[in-house]
Amino acid sequence: MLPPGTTRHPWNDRFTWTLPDVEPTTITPQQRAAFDRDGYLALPGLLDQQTVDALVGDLDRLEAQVDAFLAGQEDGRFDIAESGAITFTLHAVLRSDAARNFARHPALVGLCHDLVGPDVNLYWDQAVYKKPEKPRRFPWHQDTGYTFVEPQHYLTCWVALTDATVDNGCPRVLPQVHREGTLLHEWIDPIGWQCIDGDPDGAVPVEIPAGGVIAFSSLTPHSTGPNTTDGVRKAYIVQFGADGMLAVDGDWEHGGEPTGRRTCDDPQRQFPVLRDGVPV
Ligand SMILES: O=C(O)CCC(=O)C(=O)O
Repeated sequence: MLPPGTTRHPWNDRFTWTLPDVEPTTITPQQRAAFDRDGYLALPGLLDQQTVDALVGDLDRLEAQVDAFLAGQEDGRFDIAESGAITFTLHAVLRSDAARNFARHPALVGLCHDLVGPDVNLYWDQAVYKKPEKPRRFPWHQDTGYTFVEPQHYLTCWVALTDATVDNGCPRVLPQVHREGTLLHEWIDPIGWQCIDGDPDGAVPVEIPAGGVIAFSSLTPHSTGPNTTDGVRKAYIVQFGADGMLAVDGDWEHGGEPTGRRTCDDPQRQFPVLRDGVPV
């Protein structure tokens, strides 16, 4: 059911939610059924400390460069990022061995098999650090709301690098809405695309300790609250799409039809992780 006050994205017609027809290898049938129903799964303790430490080491270094860049911008801001509030360190796989190895971590590739299918590419990766100096919410959105893709579902793995709590801005998800496909989003300057205004009934905060992963569909509405603690909340977001997924271009905001479609297979940062069900 559509949440009150929302409508579908104009290119979201004839959508049917489906998961791949595979026997799960990494999650249980019950967990897969929960993902199918709710659009998300919390997986505490999925990663060992060594994996987390390697990622944090590299991502901290890359994030410091991003933060220094932001600090040199007018108002410390660039697009939706702001020094002291929230930083986005894009495509760490291009500059970090730990990130590149992580994209092929057996646990993640197993999730890809169970929740995307037998042929999967890395689609996007970014570290998101929420800083305590300027507490700020991240609005309710679907990841497919940022770039419309076909098929509309891909998998987002929100990896907790520090404990994520309500107080420091853990994700909140809205279950079951993924089944409607992509919703219409509105640009909220300067914080990002938004599909739901205010806090919807049924929203679930998902606290997760460092080393845990929240796996959700790119169609699952989610938001994060302000970080009101003294520490930085660190997450690494890794997204995986079915091989052949296309990014759709066009001015949907003004009633336009799709004008073009782009493949999502840049060999440097959108590489294969699974082919015919076998890790690459
Ligand atoms: O980690 C966060 O605070 C929000 C990030 C997010 O939802 C996203 O990048 O899509």
